[in-house]
Amino acid sequence: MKENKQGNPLGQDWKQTEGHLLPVSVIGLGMMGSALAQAFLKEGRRTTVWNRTPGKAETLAAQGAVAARTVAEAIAASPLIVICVLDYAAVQEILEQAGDVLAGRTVVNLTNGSPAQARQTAAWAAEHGAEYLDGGIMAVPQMIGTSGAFVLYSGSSSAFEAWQPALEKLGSTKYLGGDPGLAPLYDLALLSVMYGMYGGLFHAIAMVRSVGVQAESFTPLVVPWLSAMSASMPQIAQAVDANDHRTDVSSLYINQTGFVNFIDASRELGISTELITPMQALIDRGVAEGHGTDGLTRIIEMIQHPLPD
Ligand code: FVH
Repeated sequence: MKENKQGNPLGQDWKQTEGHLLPVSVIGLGMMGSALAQAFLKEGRRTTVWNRTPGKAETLAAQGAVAARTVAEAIAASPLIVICVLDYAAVQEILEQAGDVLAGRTVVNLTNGSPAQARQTAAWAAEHGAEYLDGGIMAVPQMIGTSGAFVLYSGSSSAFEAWQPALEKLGSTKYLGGDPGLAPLYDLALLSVMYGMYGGLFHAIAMVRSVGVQAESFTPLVVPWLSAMSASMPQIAQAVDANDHRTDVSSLYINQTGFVNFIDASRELGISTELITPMQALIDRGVAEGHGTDGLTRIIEMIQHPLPD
């Protein structure tokens, strides 16, 4: 099965499909799945939908989708099956309802999960004759189909090549390689950056709010500060790849002192230090292990070699 850049059907079985675009089925119509289905509908692609709770499929049907009554019916309707549900247990439950109808189709699983879960699902799909791509959506539902969205993919390279024009409608595509575990690995790593950023922001806002400063008047200082700090990331990455943790910016010793002030001030302001004490513990351990003159990147080595429990 292959779809060219214009989306013309080239596969034998689908030559009689109405219009020029091969049909797609979207399984799971939560906030994200509904946005994915809407992006395909906007493209003018025949879109069959299924959701465990049928009401959500009816909403999409009112927008032009075909509501399937069963999972097997949804899978039978299209050569491309996009799944986006709560977790991999739900994915497995859904795929097991498909029966033999899965063979010859491509499953693109955009559910958030772990690399091991992605590899297991890929192996299961292969046993059932389906091509498999795992994906990580780096966007919120409102961004789907806009230039700000990108989606990571890994798994079958031929499936990615065949379906890339369709998948581009969801957000720009980034193919990471044949190991299906790569997309969830990068997805979770990028989420780690996001949670770190929000953790820092939330602690900061709690600090200023505790003296009556509105979050809205504080965040204009945060955005340029984060931009300035993120500009150093390529240089940091280069040094880390060279295992070079020396610094001409600020040592662990200096950060240790800064953290004492940070924690003391937070306590004086009456706010919890739960978000920041894990970082302090790592800085303290780095100094205790003799790395006080290194920069903060020494922490990467430390978490890659955790202390035994
Ligand atoms: N929303 C977001 O911003 C993020 C962006 C990045 C990717 N994530 C992941 O996308 C998956 C779905 O997230 P969602 O936001 O669509 O979540 P909900 O709106 O809560 O919808 C969940 C859907 O999953 C269905 N579901 C749950 N359990 C089962 C099951 N056992 N069998 C079949 N379907 C199941 C649920 O169905 P229902 O409750 O309506 O019947 C919804 O369709 C997720 O992995 C995010 O991490 C979103």
